[in-house]
Amino acid sequence: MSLDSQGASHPTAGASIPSPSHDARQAQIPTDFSRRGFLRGAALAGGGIMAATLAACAPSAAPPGWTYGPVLSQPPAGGSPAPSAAASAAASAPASGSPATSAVPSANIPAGWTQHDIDARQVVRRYIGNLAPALKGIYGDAAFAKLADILGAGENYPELSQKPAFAQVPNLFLTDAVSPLKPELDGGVKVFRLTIDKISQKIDEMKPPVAALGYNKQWPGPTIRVTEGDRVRAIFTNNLDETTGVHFHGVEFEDFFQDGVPFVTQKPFAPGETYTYEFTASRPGSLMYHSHHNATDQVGRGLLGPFIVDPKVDKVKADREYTWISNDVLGGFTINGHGFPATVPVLGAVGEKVLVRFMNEGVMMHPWHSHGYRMRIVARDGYPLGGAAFDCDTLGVNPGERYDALITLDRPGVWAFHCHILPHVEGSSGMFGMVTTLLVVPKKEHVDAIVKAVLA
Ligand SMILES: [Cu+2]
Repeated sequence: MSLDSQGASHPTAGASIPSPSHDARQAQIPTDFSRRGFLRGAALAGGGIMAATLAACAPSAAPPGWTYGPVLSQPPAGGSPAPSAAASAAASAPASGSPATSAVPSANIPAGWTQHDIDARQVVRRYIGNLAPALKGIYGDAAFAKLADILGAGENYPELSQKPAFAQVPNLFLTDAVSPLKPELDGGVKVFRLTIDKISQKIDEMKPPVAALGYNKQWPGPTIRVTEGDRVRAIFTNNLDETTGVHFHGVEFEDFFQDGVPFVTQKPFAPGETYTYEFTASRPGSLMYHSHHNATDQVGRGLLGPFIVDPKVDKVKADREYTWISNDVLGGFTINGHGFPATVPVLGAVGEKVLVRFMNEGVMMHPWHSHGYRMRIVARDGYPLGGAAFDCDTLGVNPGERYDALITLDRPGVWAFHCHILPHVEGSSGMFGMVTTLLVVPKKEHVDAIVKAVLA
């Protein structure tokens, strides 16, 4: 699996998370991991889908539309906010973002802060979860003291003993790591079987789930990964109560009837029907698969997934890989089917290279901005850029496009990594949507320890 930093010698069958079987016995696991209950929290169920078993459900009636800016009404010192201020805070919740309801009593609003500050801190607390106490053993005492102060860890808030939000919901990375989609072999053909299902998707661990669609009951669907030149047979069973069709995006089909466009190259397949696509993965790169039928609706509801074709030669060398599929319809502004704080950090160690495969399955462009690090863009739509590779810290990715970005890690830190269309990432209740972090730890062993704990 690709998060193993011995990665050069490992075929990367999954997207981005180290194999759970990776031996992390030598990892310098900070004692706080166990002491602070790192292994407690949401259990990660097997069977291909991570169940959000212990996710606290705090539904909020978020009205449509956004308003901007903090709630200005200040409670009297030591008092509660005026009812109108609380109502205003709720009314200004992002429609597609994080829950507006803050569980944090407003009585402790520091001087000069508003409820906005409390809520904005709260969402980061949920993102970091019980990684926060573990950071002491990773970044050292001085940096930890600063981080703890920033989060207000002295309040001993509940999230200090809960898993990070991303570990409380099903996630592509975790699923790929625990149960990668493996083909059957039929002669020389790699056979993948997938179902198309109605699912209930938690955009984050607190919001009520949305009625969505998924391949193999997940959004995004499992990573389908093959090698250039492989013969691929993909068999889809439609468990929906509507018709559909599946397109492998970026494949140069020799037989155009495999292209997956209903009423152009095939009839749609009906509820209960199974449909087979077969083709040769003749070109390598970061590709995708998605519905091509009623697609504004069906892709928007989650019928999308990564299709990665490894080249036979000249594979990009990276220690870890991340797939980053954006969407912006049913679930709001999402990365891999989740909004901040339930987005997985891009995790790596100093001295490593990470490869991020940006894929846009949404209906609008998103400029991804990396704090603290340049990105070396080495491929566009799966085609290597060669001498035209370029550096940037903000990369616009249009609908349907894919870019492969290499990031060389040389300094530790917790670096924001987000879309730079600001209403996609921040509202009156703090950050939401298309935000995560580039989490650079000093040593590979720290990555292993974190991943082991998250997957436990
Ligand atoms: Cu955006």
